[in-house]
Amino acid sequence: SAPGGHPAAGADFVVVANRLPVDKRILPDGTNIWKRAPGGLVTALTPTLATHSGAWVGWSGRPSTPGEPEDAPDIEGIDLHPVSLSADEVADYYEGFSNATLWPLYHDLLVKPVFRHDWWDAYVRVNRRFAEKTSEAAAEGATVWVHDYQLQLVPAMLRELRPDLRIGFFLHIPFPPPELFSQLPWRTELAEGLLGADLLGFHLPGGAENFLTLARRVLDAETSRGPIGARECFGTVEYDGRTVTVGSFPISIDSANVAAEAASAQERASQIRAELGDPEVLLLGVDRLDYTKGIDIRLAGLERLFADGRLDPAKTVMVQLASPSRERVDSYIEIRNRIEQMVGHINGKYGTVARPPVRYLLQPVPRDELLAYFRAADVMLVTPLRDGMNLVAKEYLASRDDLGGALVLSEFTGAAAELSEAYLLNPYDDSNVDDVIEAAATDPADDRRARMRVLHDQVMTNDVELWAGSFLRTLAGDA
Ligand code: GDG
Repeated sequence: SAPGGHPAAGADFVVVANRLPVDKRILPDGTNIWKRAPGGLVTALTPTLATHSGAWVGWSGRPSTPGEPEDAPDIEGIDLHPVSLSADEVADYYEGFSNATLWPLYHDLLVKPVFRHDWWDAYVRVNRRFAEKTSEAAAEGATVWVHDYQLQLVPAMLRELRPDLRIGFFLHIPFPPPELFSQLPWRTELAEGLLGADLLGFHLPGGAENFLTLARRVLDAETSRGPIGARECFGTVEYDGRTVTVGSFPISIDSANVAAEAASAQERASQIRAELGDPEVLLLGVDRLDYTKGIDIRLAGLERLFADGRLDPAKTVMVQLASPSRERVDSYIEIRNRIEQMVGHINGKYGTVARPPVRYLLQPVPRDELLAYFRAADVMLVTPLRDGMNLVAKEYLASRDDLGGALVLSEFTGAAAELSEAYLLNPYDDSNVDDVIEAAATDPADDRRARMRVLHDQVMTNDVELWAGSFLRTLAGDA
C-alpha cells in the first residue's frame, strides 16, 4: 500500500454497480462458472474500460455462504471485484430497502413503500462494503463512476476513505419530487450520501431539478436556480466546502449494433409472423415483469378494443414477453397474478382453441430472438406508469431501419421527452389508451413510416456513447 493506505497500483477508471457484468452459475457438480451478462452499461463503458486500466466493483447475483472466498474472473481486460452478500443481506439490502422501499418511492408510490430500520441498517452496511472494495481497487486520483439507487451512500463513504478520487454518480430511475422523497425516515442521510459525488447525473432535467430543491429544503444548501438542460445548463450545490455539479444525461443504447443485429434477424422475424398465423396486426410488449411497466394497462386496452369491436380478435395477436424479476417481493407476486389472470380472461373470452389472441411468456428470451420480435411487430406497446428512461422503446426504434412498425409510448417514461413523434399516451386515461393503440395499429402506412423515419434517426444519432461520453467529460471538468 502507498502511504495513504490505498494501492499504489490499481485501476484509474472504476465502475461501481449493484451487479457485476457477469452472472455466476453453479453447475450440478458444484463448480462455478461465470457467464458474461451483456447489458447496455457494459457495452457503453467497454471502450472507456479498455483504454484505461479499468475495474468493476459489484455483486455476483448470488448470495454467498459465510467463509467462502469469492473467485474473481477477468473479462476482456476489465478487472472484476466481487462484493459478497449473505442471504440475509440480499433479503434486507436488495429485496427490502432497494426494491420494496426506494423503488416504489421513486416511482410515484405505485405501491406503498415499506420503511424498516433493519433494512436501512443493511443498506448502510452493504454500501460501506462497496465503498471499501472500491477504495481498494482505485489508483491514486482515479475516476470512479457509481451507479443507481442501490448505492446512494457510496459517494460520501468513498470520499471519506479516498478524498483523492474523482467521483461521479448516475441514477437510472426517476428522482422524485421532495414532497415524496421526504417520507423517507433517512432522507437527510441519503441526500448527504449522494453529495459525496463531484457530479450527479439524472436522466431528465426534472429529476436534477427535484434534487436541487431537495438539497435546499433538507440540507439548507445553496444551489443554482436556473433551468437544467439535457447535457447542458448544469446546476450546482454548494455543500461541505465543495461544489457538486448536477445534470441531465438521457441514457441510450448501442444503436448501430442493435440496428445491424436486427437487420440480420429479418428471416426469423418473418418466421415468427407465420408461426402466429400471419395476423393482420401484431402487437408486442417486452418488459421485466414489474408493476411500473403498465403491462396490465395495455392488456386492459386490448380487451376494451376487442369488446367494442375496434380490433378483431381473429386478426390480432399480442405477444407479451415478460422476464422474471424480484420474484420474492410481495408486490411483484401480486402484479404477476394480476397479469396472468387478465391474459387468461382475454384468451378465454376472445380466443378460439386454435388462436388465443394473447401469447404470454414469463421467461427471459435470447437477445437475437428479442430483436427478431422487434422486427416482426407492427405495434410496440411501451405503456409504463413511470419509467426512468425505457431502453426497450429505443431498441425497438433502432431495430426498424426498414422504417416499418409503430411505437406506442407512455408520457410517463423518460424516453417520451426525446421521442415526441411516437404515439404518445397517458396510461391513466382509458379512452386515450384505446384511441392511441387503435391509431398506431390502423393509421395509413405512409403516416406511420414518416413518424418512424424521425424516431429511428433520433435513436441512431443519440446513442449510449453520447451518454457515457458527455457524463465522463463533464465529470472530468472539460465538457
Ligand atoms: C432501468 C430503468 C432505464 C428485457 N427482457 C429481456 C431483455 N430485456 C432487456 C431489454 C432492455 C433491458 O432489458 C430493460 O431496460 P429498460 O430500460 O427497458 O428497463 P429497466 O430494466 O427497468 O431499467 C429504466 C434503465 O435502467 C437504464 O438506465 O431505462 O428506466 O428502470 O435492454 O432489451 N433482454 C433479453 N431477453 C429478455 O427477455 N435478452
